[in-house]
Amino acid sequence: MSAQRCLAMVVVMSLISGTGFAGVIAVTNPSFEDPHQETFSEWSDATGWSTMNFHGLYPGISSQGTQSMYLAQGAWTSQSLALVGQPATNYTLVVDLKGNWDGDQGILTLDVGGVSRDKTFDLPKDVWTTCTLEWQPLGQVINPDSTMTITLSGVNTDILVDNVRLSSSPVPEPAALSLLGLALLGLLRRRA
Ligand SMILES: [Ca+2]
Repeated sequence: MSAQRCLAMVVVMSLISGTGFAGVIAVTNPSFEDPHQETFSEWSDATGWSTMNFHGLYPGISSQGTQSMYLAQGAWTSQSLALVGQPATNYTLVVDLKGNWDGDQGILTLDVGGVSRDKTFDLPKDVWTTCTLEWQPLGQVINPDSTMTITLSGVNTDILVDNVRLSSSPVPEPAALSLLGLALLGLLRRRA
């Protein structure tokens, strides 16, 4: 086997190993349906979520299923998950948010191994808005034994949150792409 073909194989294998997964990351109780409530119950908690300050499960108002989580001013809800994939991973967090008043804003935060990113969204009154946060913690030092944490909150306002979705997709590393280019050049030159 030529040196060029050897190099090409190594590069292709490293690309495959570095981008070995993609897809949906399971979130516990993503639609705040558990436990089921007949009426709004102050301070009621959703299975799998840790929620601080005034909140409650809200039956009858939802973007998915039959209930959502109400977060009053200063409240937030969060869930930690096992870390999935690194370092070359793009994470996408999608959540439906609804404001109760003009000027309401919601915040999505995704922490991956201690490296976090957040994004603030303007929420039109009384309609559900699908909000998306993309996060590529490339070049960051991430402890593989650590966790990912989703946090949902509002800014000086009351909001409802529902239908949390988290997914990942591989990001080819620039160095690997350069190597792949060199390897392909080598192959072409050999065949010429
Ligand atoms: Ca729901």
